[in-house]
Parts: sequence; structure tokens; C-alpha cells
Amino acid sequence: MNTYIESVLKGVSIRHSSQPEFVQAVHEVLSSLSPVVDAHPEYEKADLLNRIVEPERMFTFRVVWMDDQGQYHTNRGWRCQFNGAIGPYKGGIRFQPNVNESIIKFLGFEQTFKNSLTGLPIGGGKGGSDFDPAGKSDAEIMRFCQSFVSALYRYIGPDVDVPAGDMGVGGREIGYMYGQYRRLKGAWENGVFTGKGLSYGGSLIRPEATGYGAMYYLEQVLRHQGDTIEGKRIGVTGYGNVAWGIVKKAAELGAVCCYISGSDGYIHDPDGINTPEKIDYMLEMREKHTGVKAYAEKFGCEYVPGAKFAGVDDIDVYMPAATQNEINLEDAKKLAASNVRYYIEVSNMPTTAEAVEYLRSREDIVVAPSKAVNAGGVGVSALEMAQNSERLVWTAEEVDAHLRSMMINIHNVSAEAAEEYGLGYDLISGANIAGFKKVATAMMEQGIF
Ligand code: 2IT
Repeated sequence: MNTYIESVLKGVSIRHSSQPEFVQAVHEVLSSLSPVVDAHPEYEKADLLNRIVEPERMFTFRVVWMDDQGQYHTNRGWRCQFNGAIGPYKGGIRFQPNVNESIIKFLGFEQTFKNSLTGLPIGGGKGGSDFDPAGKSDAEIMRFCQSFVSALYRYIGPDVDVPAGDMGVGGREIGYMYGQYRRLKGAWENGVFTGKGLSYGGSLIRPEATGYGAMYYLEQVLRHQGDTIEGKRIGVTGYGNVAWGIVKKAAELGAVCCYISGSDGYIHDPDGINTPEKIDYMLEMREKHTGVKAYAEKFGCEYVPGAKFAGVDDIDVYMPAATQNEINLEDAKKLAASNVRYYIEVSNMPTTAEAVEYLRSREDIVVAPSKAVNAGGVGVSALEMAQNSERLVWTAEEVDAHLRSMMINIHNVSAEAAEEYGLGYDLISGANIAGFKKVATAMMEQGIF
């Protein structure tokens, strides 16, 4: 490894020893960059890497709300404005009890390179709260969102920082947050949030975009390998918005999604989740936080509580789409020993460092990184911003066509970047290099800060 990269990584590990997810994400990106940093000595001269691993700004705030019984609760909120070199900070908001500074910061760091890969002018950001939306009434969710935005509104804006959804935050929450922003600002400023409802500036295909984009990316991987999507059997972890988009597009393309999972276990539907009734039921499951057991009960298929499906012998493609570090070394070994030949990360950093290392060492498996595969979500968010700016509404076909060409481009620039540095078909290094280069160039050209 390049000695400058080594020294930066050492510093990050020491400074942030209490932030394991952030350190992991930085290691994953920087360890791909040796050939680029070797070829560009000016980066070391400008100490670019120590700058790029430091958020431009990150802050925490108090969010107080009242439940339906009149009890007060105090939660913590965060926003990380990681890098604004190529556009306004852009990234989702996550509501989940395990959210902490390390998680928001790793997500903001990943978002910076992901957003760069989309080819659109969006910087990297992320935010969230340790609030648990499960079991809360609609009125409680609204009061929480209003309180969250009351604390955040003066630091965001269509040209400043543009939040969206993430785990625990969907269309309903974005509606309450945008409503509170508009009330406080006294201005329409529609592009301040993305993932909005269609009646007030949202984009068609935004709810589907992350899953659809992942499937378009997978199609390119298959094409590169001389393979096709038709009849491919897919296992997806998670059952949220992203898994829903994957399942929907997979059914349309003639693939068979036969596993989904939740924190309660997994279900196996050998016929595939391929009817409108089955696909739409996933939305209800997500909204009610039912776990996947509800699917098995409704459609009468196998349900395996408390287990993961890594290692089952009837899938070709494994798509983790639940959360960070969900796939550990043991899972990786199991799925590599099965018939899985395509490991397509979808949720942000779903694979532990040692599991990725193991999977990459297997020449018989193609591994694709989440920051490329899931970039269609934020990519369509940028298209929503574009529509808001021009005060126009694009058709579903227009948005979908943009999304598809964006994903083809992300795959191709990643493959080409890896090829350029003699790394072969290494989609992880390629995505890191391609994402990094644009941000690095913008930072260098904008001078020291
Ligand atoms: O992780 C992600 O890219 C998202 N949660 C979507 C962010 C966005 O701004 O649409």
C-alpha cells in the first residue's frame, strides 16, 4: 500500500478508535486508492486524504417530543455535512435506536463517493436520530418529525443540504418534515427534501429507484459475464423499501426472488415473490414492522425463525439489502460454498471487512459494492431536485430511462477505472477510484479548505 495512505489510515484508526463503522468505511475506500495516489503525487502534497476523511461539518441536536399519553421524550439528532465539493450536501435521514455518531459519519463518508458516481452535482451528507419509529402512532411520528426539523431547518436548504429518507424514514416522514420546514421558512423551497409525495414536488419512480437501480446494475454485471437475468434465482435480505424495489423489478425482468428476510428470520417462496398481491404486501409489512413471518402466514410458504438464508442451494444471486455489517465471515463462507455466483451489495456497507476480503479472494464470485449498486436511489433524488428547480414534472418513463442509463454508466466507469489501473474486473476498487477522482479533482481546483 502507498505509504501516504498507510499513514492517513493509521491516524484515522487512532483518532476514531471509538467509531468502528467509520474507520471500516474509510479503510475500505482508501485501501483501493494506492494506484491513483501513486500516479498523482500532488494529492499527498496538498494532504488531500486527511482532508477528505474529515467531515466539513457535523453536529448533534436535541429532539424533544410528546407521546400520545402526554409523556416527554428526549432523543438525539445528528447531521453530517461530509463533503460539499461537487454539490449541496445530499443524503438520507435514518431513524433507528442504534443510530450513533459513528454510523451517521460512515454513511456520510460513503455517500460522498456514491453521489459522485451518479455523475450529478450532489455532495455527501447524512443524518438521523436514535428515535425508534416502531409502534409509534401517526401523531407521534408527526410530532417527532416536526421537532426534528425545528432543530435542523436553519442548516439545510435546496442549495445547502438536501435530506431524504433512509431506514425508518419514508414518504410519510418526509411529508411531515417538509411541511414543518415550509412553515418555519415561509417559503416553498421545494428542493430542500427529496422523496416527497407526488402532490407536492416528489418524483415518479423515487420510491422504486434504489431497488430498480440495483437490478439495472446487476443486468450489466451479468452482461459483462456473458450471462442473462432471465430465470436467475435471487435471495434478498431485508423486506423494506429497497427489497421491495428489487423484487418488483426482478419479477418484471423474469428473475425469481425466492427469499426475503427480517430481524425475525427468513421466508422461502420457491415460486418467487412475483404477483402484484405478494409484492404490494411487502409495503404493508414495512409500514407495520411485521417481520417476514407475516408473509409466510399470508401466502403459506416456509418461514425459518431466527436464521439467515446464507448457504441455501437454490439461488444464483445474493443481494444483502437490510443494514450495515449484516454479512459476516461465516455467512460469506456459507454462501460462497453454495451456488451463489453474484454477490451484489445493496444496503450501505452490508459486509464486514473480513467477509468482503474473503469474497473478493474467491475468483468464482463477482462482488459488487453498495456505493455503486444502490446509487440509483440518491440518483433519482437528484433528478427530483432537477424537476423542482425547473418546476416541471417528468413522466415515469423519463425518470426510469435516466435511472437506467445512470446505472449502466456507474457500472461502466467503475469497470473502466479498475481496468485503467490494471486491476481487472474489480468493481469495488473501480467504484472507489471513480467516485474519489471527481471529488478529489473538485477539491484540488477549489483550493485549500
Ligand atoms: O443511502 C442512500 O443513498 C439513501 N438513503 C438515499 C439518499 C437520498 O438523498 O436520496
